[in-house]
Amino acid sequence: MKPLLLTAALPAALLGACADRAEAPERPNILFIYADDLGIGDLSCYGGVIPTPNLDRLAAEGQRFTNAYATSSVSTPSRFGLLTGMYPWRQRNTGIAPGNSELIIDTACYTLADALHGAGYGTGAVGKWHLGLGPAGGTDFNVEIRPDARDIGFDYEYVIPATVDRVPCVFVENGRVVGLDPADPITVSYGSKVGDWPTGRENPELVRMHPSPGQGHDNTIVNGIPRIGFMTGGRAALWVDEGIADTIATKAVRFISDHADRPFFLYMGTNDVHVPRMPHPRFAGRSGHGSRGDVILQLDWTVGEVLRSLDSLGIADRTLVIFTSDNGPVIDDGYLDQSVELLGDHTPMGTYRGGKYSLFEAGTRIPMLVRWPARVRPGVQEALFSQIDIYRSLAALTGAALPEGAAPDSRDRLPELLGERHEDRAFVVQQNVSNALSILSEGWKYLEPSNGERYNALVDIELGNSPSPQLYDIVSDPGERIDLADEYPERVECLSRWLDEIRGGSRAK
Ligand code: NG6
Ligand code: CA
Repeated sequence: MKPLLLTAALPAALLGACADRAEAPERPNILFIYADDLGIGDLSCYGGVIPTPNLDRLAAEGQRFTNAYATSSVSTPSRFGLLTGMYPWRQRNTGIAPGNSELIIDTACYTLADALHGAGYGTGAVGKWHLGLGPAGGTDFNVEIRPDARDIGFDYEYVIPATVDRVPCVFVENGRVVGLDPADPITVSYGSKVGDWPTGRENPELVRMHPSPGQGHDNTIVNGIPRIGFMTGGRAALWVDEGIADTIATKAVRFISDHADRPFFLYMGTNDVHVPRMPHPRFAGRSGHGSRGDVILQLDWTVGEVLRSLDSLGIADRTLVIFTSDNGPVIDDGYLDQSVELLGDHTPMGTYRGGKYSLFEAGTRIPMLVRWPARVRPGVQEALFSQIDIYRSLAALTGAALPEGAAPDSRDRLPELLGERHEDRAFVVQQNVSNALSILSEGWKYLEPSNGERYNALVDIELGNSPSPQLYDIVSDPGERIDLADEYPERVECLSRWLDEIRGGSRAK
């Protein structure tokens, strides 16, 4: 009733704006942008020193989350959790997928894409995929690949099968390798060498970007960059690394403009800021912080391109944009690209401990921005939020009907997603690369005991593993410096039991 009483005193322009807001379309387009390995300190709107004006615009026009988490500290499980609404650790085979992995989401699973498709949305996946393609036993890249994204709810796919540091170095569009010459078939192996293309190990003199010692990026050389895994064939289809961001932006913009007249859901995965970091020449050397900084500029440009397309199509107001990252940052992730040397005063991890791969905060506490001009008011969202809830929140927003058993770990947190309510999630579960879990609730974070390595010297990241349970007061000690497990044994016991119950499924709903 309050707004009615106030209307008499409001100027006409403001009244118009209120009316627009009241008439906000119930079912906006949904543009979900998943950046890769972007840290909570990487954007200038989160205090980073590298200018990211387009992402800052998104933050200024929407909600900027400060306590949002990916489910996991590496890519494949986070993406799995997002699209299935089920914790990835409930299913085997959800670790970092090789480039010839089978599709790891069961086609019987009712995914977020299925839900939105069922609600009448046109659905597309563009960019990094990393959930496998094809049947068990290894993908054949020379035939139409099924099952693929189209078998789990997407109408359209244009994807990088895994990561850019993994073979095959090709895009797949609707099950077909783009530009493949059938006379030059592709063979891929993650075991031993196939074909006669040089490798980084045998021919280091041929590479233009050297692998970091001991990390394994010294197999087949493609475009002068040694990759993980071996491939041969498909020469005409090979991507050009410096053009990948442009390709992803172009395909995303095309999908958006093709769907300007009906509701769409675009799941867009950038390759930036994952390794190998090979920015387009217009970004190379521009950040002053090495190639990792340069690809942050490129990521920001990419987001700017899609925002501009929404503006020029006149659909920005009725498009919900969610921008976030699949896991936290890493500086040296396998190539000697000067990112460590030139990092300077840039702090990708913010003030948090750990990084990509880790159970500590910097592994999973990620940047997240949500903009929907017709409904979301600008502000900062401090509520505890997990990406696992995006599924049911979007299902609620779009009126999607979910079958029994869908998205078992996801909760409808639409008011938090839109910044209309600020309640903490009761708990957030995080997973590291060793599959150790932590639970964060009411400011207390319990990390279960794990025999995984404590510190990965190759990437210079503490993984959060310890044979003893750890307990941190995240509110007063967000940097996780003071382990309070010995001081609060009952709290440890209680959170440990809760985590077990969630694992067992009884209290997860
Ligand atoms: C790791 C790779 C790393 C990166 C990561 C996947 C090694 C030593 N390191 O195994 O370079 O590719 O997998 O990153 O092989 S993710 O963001 O896609 O999860
Ligand atoms: Ca990642």
